[in-house]
Order: sequence, then structure tokens, then C-alpha cells
Amino acid sequence: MKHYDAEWHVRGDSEYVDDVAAPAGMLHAAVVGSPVAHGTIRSIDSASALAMPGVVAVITADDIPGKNQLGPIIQDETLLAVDEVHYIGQPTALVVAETVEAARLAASEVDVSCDELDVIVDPRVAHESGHFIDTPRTFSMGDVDAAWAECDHVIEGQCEIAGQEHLYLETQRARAVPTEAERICVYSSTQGPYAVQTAIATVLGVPSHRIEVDVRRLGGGFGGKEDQATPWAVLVALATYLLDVPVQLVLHRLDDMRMTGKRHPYAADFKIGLKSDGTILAYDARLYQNSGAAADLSTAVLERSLFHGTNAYSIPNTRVYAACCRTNLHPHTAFRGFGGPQSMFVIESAIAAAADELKVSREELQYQNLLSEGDLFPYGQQAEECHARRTWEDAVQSFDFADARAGVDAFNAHNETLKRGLAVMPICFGIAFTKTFLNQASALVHIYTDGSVSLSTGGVEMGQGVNSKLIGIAAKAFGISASRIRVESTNTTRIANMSPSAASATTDLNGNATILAANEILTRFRNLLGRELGIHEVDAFEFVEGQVHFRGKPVEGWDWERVVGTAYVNRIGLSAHAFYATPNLNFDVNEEKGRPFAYHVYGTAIVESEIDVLRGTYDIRSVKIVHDLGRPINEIVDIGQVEGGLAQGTGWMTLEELAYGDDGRLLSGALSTYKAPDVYCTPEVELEFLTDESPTGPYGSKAVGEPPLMYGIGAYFSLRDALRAARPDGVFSFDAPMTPERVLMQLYPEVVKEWTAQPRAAE
Ligand code: MTE
Ligand code: LUZ
Ligand code: MOS
Repeated sequence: MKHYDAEWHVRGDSEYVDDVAAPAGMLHAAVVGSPVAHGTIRSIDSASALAMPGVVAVITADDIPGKNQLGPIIQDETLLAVDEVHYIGQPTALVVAETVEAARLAASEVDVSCDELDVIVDPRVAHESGHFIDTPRTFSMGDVDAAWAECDHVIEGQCEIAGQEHLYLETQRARAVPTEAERICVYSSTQGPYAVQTAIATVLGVPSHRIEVDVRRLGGGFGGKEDQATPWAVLVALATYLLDVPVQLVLHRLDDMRMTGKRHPYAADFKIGLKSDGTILAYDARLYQNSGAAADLSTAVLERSLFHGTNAYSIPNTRVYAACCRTNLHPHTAFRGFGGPQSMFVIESAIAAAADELKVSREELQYQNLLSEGDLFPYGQQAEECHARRTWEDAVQSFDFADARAGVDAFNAHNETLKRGLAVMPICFGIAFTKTFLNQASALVHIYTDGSVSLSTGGVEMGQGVNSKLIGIAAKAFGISASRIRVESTNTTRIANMSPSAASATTDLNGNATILAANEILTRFRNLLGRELGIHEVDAFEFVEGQVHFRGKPVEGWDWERVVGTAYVNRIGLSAHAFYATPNLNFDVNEEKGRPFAYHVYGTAIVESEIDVLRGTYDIRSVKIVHDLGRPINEIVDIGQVEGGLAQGTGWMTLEELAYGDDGRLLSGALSTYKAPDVYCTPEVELEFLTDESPTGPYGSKAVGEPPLMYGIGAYFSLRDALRAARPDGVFSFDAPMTPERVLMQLYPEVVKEWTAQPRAAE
């Protein structure tokens, strides 16, 4: 089955928030952001903006009827700034006008004047001065301090890992429409409709049942709309509440880049200890997360960094310390991988540093220390159905790693200006929200009397194909054709209290709820068939391609439509609502032990690259992956997720340079200065799937959304391997991304030194 939305996408028929015809009298909003990264507000002067043509209102914190309070975990943010501002672009006022242009022009005329305060942008500086969000945490296993004495080699190092812009095609946006009886319906491009509903109710000071949030689909989320879609939806709801007309806000790309948080940059220190045979005995890491100016999802992201601190390796003595460091940048947020990629980069760096020291290949150390069945993760969960070694072994065999290595060596022996590199990248990613309570979902199924089916769940379609998968699941559960089923928009009046579509768990959670709802209706149908046909053994009834079967044989004259119609006239309900909660999850935050994940997704990638040692430019030549997919529900969608995740991870590790000035200004705040991978960067990809049944995922499937992003880390180490071929004696840092500039700086440190020693010309 193809991607459910493909046809509408290609025809341009798919509707996003701004594509729906505007309701009569709709006004447009634009946000006034803080001009400074840290300061006390002296005044907000909106007189000249209000005098501009088409401007209807300028809304500030004083106009908020309920609580001026936001924040998904810790309520530490305002909707509109009061007294102080903490990052550039922080919303301070909202201009409402008759056109988008008038609103944006007027927003630039609102004068926010501030007395500037000290700005911190570096997480290490924030850490030293104790600027934390919540308290730092440590996961540990074994006795790290005692283990160093038993190590033959102890290596230390540092990492500096840049963040990443989400770059969803559809920027943040929302539309609010007043409906009767003081209710507001909000169309939001959000991964978390329930979070939006709750935040609006809080800010307006009204009960949740007065707010309806509806989401058809997103033009990409990638985590950037798990929480950070909320303020924009609350702002339009506030404007609608105050003015009693529909209001829409669409962020301009430049405002979206400037105002919204991104993947967290991390700094890290590591220490790794090995026996001379290559066994890793001890690992000690300190992770300094650049959280930005408010909590947002940072504490949860930090937790996942801790969970994935040792990636797919078994290290008996491990200690990972991690701190959310408060800086004066936009609050950073969820991004595909959710803190996992950063800590996985650190352990991969430590292993690379150890390989340099021991003068062995990085792959040798990686393989030797891979997780095996039954090994313990530092947080106390056991590796069950562990495919770390299997995917590695399958990859090196299927894709003939030895031959690839020999080819690279031969190439390098005969080329001076081009050098090739290879890296193997194993991944291990835990599936479930790490906040156990979020692992719940519900589904609402209606069957109409003509046999067509309407399915609602809390799952949000953001391009990842959840609707295609849910249709596949419902079709399989009912035993009918997929063409009979439609997935409805995600709406808070049909599905209450939904968890965000995130953590790669949307299909697992909502798909399982869908199966439960379908089974409720099927049970009614079986009993009905039993009565109609005078058969007691009702469990032997099933539908196969829309036809009733009994004990595996077709029952003449009884098909889906007849059963549905018969149920209707017999006054049997044709709707069901079901609730699912993932079983056997627990985590004790005092002990930092438990079983937080339903299962893990494994995989191994082999990445080959080529650098030009004169220009610093490079090419990722090929990526070959063995990925642990479970029984796929929709293999085409899954291939798209693996390839897309890989491209996004490779971009993060190689091209996408998120840079900030000391004044907290985003320097790479436009698409002219921020380079994301395009089709020309996309390497040849070969995929092989492991399709063992998952015990938890619907019909044995496994979550697929985030894990493949981390194959991108392999691109970094592949380039590093090529650097090593060019400079066998080179000393390379562990700073990401490995941009072409950085390739040159790694190759020619003496030149960099000379340059930086020269006094800068006055600017
Ligand atoms: N794929 C597309 N096309 N667009 C997206 O926004 N988000 C990713 C991933 N794949 C995303 C995507 C992220 S961050 C997550 S958590 C999962 O999809 C969410 O969907 P799932 O839970 O259905 O996998
Ligand atoms: N979001 C979240 C996530 O709230 N909790 C998680 O554990 C998570 N994991 C990955 C991505 N988003
Ligand atoms: Mo994804 S970072 O869980 O939205």
C-alpha cells in the first residue's frame, strides 16, 4: 500500500492550516520579538504601530485574562514577556491587522526598549556559574572510580556538538475561529493537540471543553512542533478571545528560525578506560546541554541522553552525568532522537579516541564491546531480543565490509588529493516515552451503514505516514480492504487527553488502540453472526477480504456490508472507543533504574565517504544499512523513514551549522547561511531489514521514526577516517558538524594557528 496522502500531495489537494479558505473577517497576526538576549523591559511602545493602516490591535501581557504561563513540564515561560526578556525573539507583543503584510510591518514598528543584562550562550559557562534548569542527573552502573586502576589505557577528550534547525517545510502557524457559546476552534500545526488545548484553556482562564483543537496534517514536525507549536496557537486563540473574530498567525521563515528552539547543542567531557585487548572497562561522561532560556522539554531530552549514553555497547562500569544548562538562547526542544543522538556521538567519539590511542581500528573496538542478549543497560533494563551483534554481523557480511576496507585502502594508496573513509555505526534506541504516563492512547472507530469506516486517533500525520499505517492496521484488524477506511483529522473533541505524536511511538500506541476498538466491534459482529446462523462457536468467525469466514471457509452470502447492515437494523452499535496503555513499563527516578522502554530498535550502517584534501569538500559515497524493522505494516513508508532519517542525521553531523554570536544572536538564521542537505547530497543507500516480530508493536511491527537519524553519526566518523588517511599523525577534535571548513581546519591546524594569531583588521 502506498502512502495514504501521496495522491493529495501530488495534486496539491492536501490541506494545511493556511490552505483552508479564510472565514469571513479573518484577521492576521504578527509577533513582536525581544530585540535583546537578556534584559529588563523599560517600555513597549505600540503607538506608531497602532496608527498604521489596517492595524486593529496590539496585544500585550496585560490583556491576558487567565494565567500568562506556559511550559510542558515546568511552567517557567510566559506567553508574552513581562518585566524581563531572556532570548532574542522572545514574544513580547502581538499585532493584529487586516492583512499579513500590515501585521508584519506594524510588528517591526513596535518599540520594545530594554536595559541589557549579561548574556550567556555557552553551556559550559552556564554550568560553571550554576545556571541550571532542574537538578543535574547521573546514571551509573558498576564502580567507575575503582575501574580505572584495572585499565591499561585511559583516554580523555571533549566534544562540542552543534544543534539543528528543524526546517519543516510548513513554518509554525495556527488559526483560531470563534464558534457559538463562547467556544473557540483552533486549527494548529502541532504534534500535540492536547497540549495546545490545555495551554489555551490556562491562558484564557476557561475550561478545556470550550477549546477545540483540530489538526489535519503537518508539513513536517520533526519534534519542533511537539511543544513549540503551542505558543502560536495560544496567541491566535487569545486574539480571537479578545476581538471575537477569526485570527491566523503564520510565522515567516526568518521569524521561525529566530524565535523557535532547535535540537540542543551539547558540550561534553569523556574519559574511557580499556584493557590492552580492547575491552572497554569504564566510561565516564559529563554532558552539558545547552537548554536555552526556559525548560521546554529539556529535562526529558536530557533524560534520553542519559538512557542512550552507551549506545549499543556493554560497558560494565559506566557513569554519565548530565545537566540542563540555562543560556540566553531560544529554549531548545524535541528533535528526532530527542537527546539520544548527542550522547551517542559522545560515546562514539570516546571509542574513536581510544582506537587512535591503541592504534587499532575503530570498528574492532566497537564490535568487541557491542551489547549481547541479556546485558544490562546502566538504567537497569536488560537487553532483550538484542539485535546489536546480529545487525552488525549481517551488515559486514552482506555488504562485504572487508572488501570495502580493502577498496578504500587501495584508493588511498594511489590518490594524494582525494581520500576515502569508512565507518560502521551501530544504533540502539529505546521505544516508549520515557515519562511512563505518556504511553497511552485511544481510538474511535465508526462504521457507517454502507460499510465505510471512519477512524480517529490521537496520532498526528506529519509526513511520517501514521495515517497509512493506521489504515493498514484497521484493514487488517477488520479483514476488509484499505479503501473502505478513512482517517479523520486529529481532534480534541473526538480523542481526549492525547499524548503528543512523538517518541516514534505514534503507530505503536494509536495502532494498538485501533486494534482494541476494532476487536470490540468484531466481537459484536461474531455474536450477531452466531445468532443469525445458529452457531455457538462464534470465535471461529472472521472477515477475510470483506467476506465472512467460519473455521477458515467462506460463508455463502455473508459479506462485510451485509453484516454491517444487519447489525444496524438489529440495533447493534457500529462505533467503538478503546484505550491502550503500553504494559510493563516503569522507572524510578530516585534510583534511576527501571524498565522505561517497551523494546529497543537496533541497526548498523556502513558509511563510505571521500574528501578533497585541497578544498575540504566531500561526498558521502554510500550508506549501507541493516535495520531492525519488525514486521512492517507499510514497508514503503518505513523505507522513507529510514532514508529520511539518515539524510537528516547526516545533515546534522556534516553540513548544518547552527552558530550563535556572543550576544545570543543566531548567525545562521536564514537559508543562505544555514545549509541543509539537498538531493545532491543524498548518497546511494542500500537497505536490508531484519523482520523479527516485535512483541509490543501492532502486528509485530516496530517503531521506525527516529532511530535511523543516528546512522548519520556514521557520516561524521567516516569523514574522520578519511582525514586519518590524509593525515596519519593528525590530532583531530570531536566537534560537529564536520563542515568542509572544519575538514580543512582539521587537516591544516598550523595554518589555522597562523591565521588566528594575526590581529583582525578593524571591521
Ligand atoms: N517524518 C516526516 N516525514 N516528518 C516528520 O515530521 N518526525 C519524526 C519522525 N519522522 C517526522 C518524520 C519524529 S521526530 C518522530 S518522533 C516520528 O516521526 C513521529 O512519528 P511516529 O511516532 O509515527 O514515528
Ligand atoms: N518526547 C517525549 C519524546 O515527550 N518523551 C520522550 O521520551 C521522547 N522521546 C523521543 C522523542 N520525543
Ligand atoms: Mo519526535 S523528537 O519525538 O517529535
